[in-house]
Amino acid sequence: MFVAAKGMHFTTDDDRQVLDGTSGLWCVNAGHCRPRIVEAIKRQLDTLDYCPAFQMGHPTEFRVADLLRDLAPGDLNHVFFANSGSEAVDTALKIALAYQRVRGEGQRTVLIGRERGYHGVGFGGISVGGIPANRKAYGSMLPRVDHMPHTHNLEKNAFSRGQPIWGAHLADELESRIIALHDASNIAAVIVEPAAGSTGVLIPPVGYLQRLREICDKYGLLLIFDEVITGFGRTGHAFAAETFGVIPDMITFAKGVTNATIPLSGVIVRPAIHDAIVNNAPPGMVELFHGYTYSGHPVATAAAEATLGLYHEEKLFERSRELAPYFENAVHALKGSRHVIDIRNYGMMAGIELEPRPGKPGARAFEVFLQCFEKGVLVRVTGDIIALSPPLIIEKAQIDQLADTIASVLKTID
Ligand code: PXG
Ligand code: PLP
Repeated sequence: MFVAAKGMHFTTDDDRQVLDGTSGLWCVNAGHCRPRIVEAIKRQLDTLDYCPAFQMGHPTEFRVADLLRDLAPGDLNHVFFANSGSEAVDTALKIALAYQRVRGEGQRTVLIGRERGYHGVGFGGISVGGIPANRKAYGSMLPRVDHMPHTHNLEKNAFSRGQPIWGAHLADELESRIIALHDASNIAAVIVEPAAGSTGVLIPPVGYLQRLREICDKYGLLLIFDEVITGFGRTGHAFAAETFGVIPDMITFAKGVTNATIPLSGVIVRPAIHDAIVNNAPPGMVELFHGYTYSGHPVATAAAEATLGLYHEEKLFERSRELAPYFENAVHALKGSRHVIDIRNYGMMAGIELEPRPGKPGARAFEVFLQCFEKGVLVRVTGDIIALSPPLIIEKAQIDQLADTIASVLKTID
């Protein structure tokens, strides 16, 4: 149980300090309880507690939309606000369908995701998502989806530093298998995490995202990057789209946009998508039949404005980029530790994969999680993969503490 947090640390209910190696759940990118953000939230609460999201607006949400436009790559310049990553994903998928329809391609209803993709827990997200356990109990979900293969391959890519060399050709399955099966004329959009977070930090092979972009362009499919985890500095830039040099048609964001203080998420779209939908509506009528009670909530957007200001002022995205080589060396020094079968990393995210105990998947990593916690370090585990994504304010000595703690725990467990 945590009862407080400050900077890089949580405080437990028995008053111990725990180093946050995971930015909470990949979201507290600037560290905990930052006064600038906390003050902005308090000020907004005292001024405008709520504003209807339908018909009405307030200045803060427009300022935040402008800030996001300035951070977004390419010409992505319009923002639709929601409240969680799951809602952002649902919103992006709905915008894709609405866009295809207004441009006279309403038969394009197939949505393509990827194995081992995580897009939240709404019906849209689990349908395009590729985590079997998140899908199996929930019936037919969205009816027309398909999945590209994931890019994880221990034989070819184990212990890659940064982007793996092998695997760009896996993007070709979009063309050779999926488009061949469904026909491009029926497909609305492709959604991927530029680097998969939840399923264990899967870094895109060199050339892979470029290839997806080329195929989407060739066949008129929208490309959506789900940047709920990769956004706001995790890969060394505002968005992974910039890091990897591939511009999608839409970006979903959440988590780090408010440093996780208040829920806020959204979708950033290219002007062609915005204009096609908005300009096609009869004057005075609703353009896109979609929106949430709390879309663009004043307090959430005030938190976002302060957070984005803080990222800028403290140059945290640059800091992420500068610290990345040190972080990379620290985690790769775990090569040779007992049970470790792969280490992978990009920017300030890393995955350390352990050999599972026979017949007990996940048990070994869970024990690592518990023992690290006892030694004052919070790590995240998914299956038998340890996932690290510390706040971007982390100091080198704390990176050492993270890696050393994991190393010492790996020595003691079977
Ligand atoms: N897309 C991506 C890429 C995510 O990582 C979501 C959508 C959904 O966001 P919300 O706000 O609805 O949770 C996510 C969320 C983990 C973990 O342990 C990761 C997430 C959430 C909870 C746990 O890896 N990512
Ligand atoms: N259910 C009912 C009965 C509602 O009236 C509303 C919103 O008005 C919702 C669900 C959706 O809630 P939200 O806008 O917070 O997503």
